[in-house]
Amino acid sequence: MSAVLSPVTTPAAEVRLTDGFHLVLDALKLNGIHTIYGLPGIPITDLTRMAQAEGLRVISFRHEQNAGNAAAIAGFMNGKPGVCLTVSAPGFLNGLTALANATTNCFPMILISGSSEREIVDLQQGDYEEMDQLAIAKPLCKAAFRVLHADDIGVGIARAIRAAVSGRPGGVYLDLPAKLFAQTMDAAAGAASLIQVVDPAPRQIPAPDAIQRALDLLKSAKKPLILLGKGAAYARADDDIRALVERTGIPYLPMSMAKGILPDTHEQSAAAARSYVLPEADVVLLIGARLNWLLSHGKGKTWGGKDHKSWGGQKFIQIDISPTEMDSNVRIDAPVVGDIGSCVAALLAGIGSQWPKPPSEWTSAVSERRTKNIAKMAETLAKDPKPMNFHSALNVVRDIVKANPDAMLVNEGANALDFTRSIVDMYKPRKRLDVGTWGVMGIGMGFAVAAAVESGQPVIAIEGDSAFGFSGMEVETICRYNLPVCVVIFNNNGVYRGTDVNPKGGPDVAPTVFVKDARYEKLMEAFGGVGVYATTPAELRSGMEEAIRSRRPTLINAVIDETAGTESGRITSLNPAAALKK
Ligand code: OXT
Ligand code: ADP
Ligand code: MG
Repeated sequence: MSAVLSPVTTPAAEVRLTDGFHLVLDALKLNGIHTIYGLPGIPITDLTRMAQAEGLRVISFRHEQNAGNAAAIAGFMNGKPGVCLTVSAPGFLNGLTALANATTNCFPMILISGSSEREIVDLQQGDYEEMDQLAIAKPLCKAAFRVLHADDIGVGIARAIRAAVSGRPGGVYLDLPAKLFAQTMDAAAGAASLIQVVDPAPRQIPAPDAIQRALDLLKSAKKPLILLGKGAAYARADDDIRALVERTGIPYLPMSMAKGILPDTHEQSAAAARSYVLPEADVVLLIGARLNWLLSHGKGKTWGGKDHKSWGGQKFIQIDISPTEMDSNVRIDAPVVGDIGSCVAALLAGIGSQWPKPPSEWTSAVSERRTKNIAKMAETLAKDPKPMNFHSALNVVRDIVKANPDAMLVNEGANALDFTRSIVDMYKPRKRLDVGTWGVMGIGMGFAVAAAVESGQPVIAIEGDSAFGFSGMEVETICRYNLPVCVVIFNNNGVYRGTDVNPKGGPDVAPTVFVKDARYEKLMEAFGGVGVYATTPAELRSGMEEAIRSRRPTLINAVIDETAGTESGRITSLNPAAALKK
């Protein structure tokens, strides 16, 4: 397929020319990238205008971090890089947190930033928005490139796409100096210089002996466990993963963004028995999940070890596309390096139809624990305390998601995150988008915008009141594009809870406390969306139902008992406590 160029004709010579602006857009389109998340300004204002004129969708944000987060999650949802476009220095830096977060989470994304004049930047002569952006971006992403000549734009975009999606996906920085955009060249030569990337994320077939080693170890297990991470969701091997779980009969535990690869209501889900299965399992098959802090580094008390650093005795099989992930925290007895689709298919072929199910003592112990915990949870959810707490509010969200399994769920906060993760069941893959590997606040509205734009489905964003504040101004963006996003703010007057007091008793409130009873819903009303103030589960329910039905931008200010949360939510133990009490 050849690029559709928009020629610039010089009347004198009648030579068909193209320029840097058009070559960038043509290269993106040629590679199936039709949406740009960004924020205009020098030197990329015209690029955003021309993009729209050329039929790309340009989603313009109020802050680059949110545009970057949108691009990153679009990358996760689609398996191809999301693109964020920013201005130089400050705009670039604003986008950089999202780029680094994308890299940390293995989301494919390209941050394209305009930059100032190279000659002036390199001599540090104080150009407008001067900064050596390429050097600054390099340690924070998978790869960083700069294009100086229009005839290299095709190569630059191709390299950026390949770097973002091949192997372990991640963030890529592409530096486009201002001078590049106006450079002209012969249109036919320009078209010929573009590259349509062939097979950007090639399959990586696992070695047969690695598969055999993994199967042997799995077969020897008395208490096997499968752990699904967001890499498994990203890999889009949903049917084979389900077949692997069901044909082996092994209990599985989904990490947060892996919820829904199999429905959370699946009888083999061990999510409700997490603290039982981790220390008890003898062989653990990790599929697209790293043994990082979220899994207590594969050792310590969570895994049945004697103290916080001791090995719990488990053997690990790990499927990952990155060979150096193996042994990063504990020994991996059976590394399986390759793409998850190919690896799971190879395991399935080896498993055949006669695979022995795990001993019933193990599966029934897991299922007993699970049933008990679910019943306990059901009791808590049935309560109707006044004021509303996280549980009674999430009981509503849980029903709404169940009734709308195609809706996208965005989630951030501390308690607002942790309770949602364990209470709200997911039914389909890649529907739950959250703070991920860094536990970063601020992804909310960027993720919500991209979730709506990319999927066309209704989006429910469950936000702590602090978390929402990091990207709250984007409610204007949500209204401007009339996106079917229902933001629900769990408003407990602060970070974790609203009850801290200033120990000195002065006029300043405690650092974790906000304006009490803030009326967040009015923010949405200010831009023409629907605001709802909900103090009861019934009000929350009707607000959410109406938002989903109408598809109108809605913000529900759900007032939550300010005493209900705990410090840092479920990760209190990571919060250093002062050794000295004054
Ligand atoms: O087995 P046990 O008994 O243990 O029980 C578990 C499951 O078995 C059970 N469960 C179930 N029971 C019944 N039924 C079902 N269906 C079920 N499913 C599960 O429930 C429990 C819990 O299960 P879970 O969650 O699977 O298990 P566990 O042990 O919690 O898992 C461990 C982890 C580590 C995997 C998990 O906890 C996890 O994923 N945690 C992620 C935590 C995280 O990332 N938190 C966000 C960061 S906190 C902090 O950093 C914040 N900041 C600072 C800050 C940040 N982050 N970023 C930036 C840019 N600046 C500053 C800030 C400012 S949070 C924050 C704002 C907070 O205030 P908000 O107002 O926004 O929020 P509120 O707190 O609401 O006020
Ligand atoms: P979680 O936070 O859900 O535990 P992580 O982000 O820690 O998940 O781990 C995801 C892992 O998945 C990464 O190590 C990454 O290399 C891997 N991964 C991503 N995509 C693929 C793929 N297509 N095939 C194999 N591994 C993948
Ligand atoms: Mg809060």
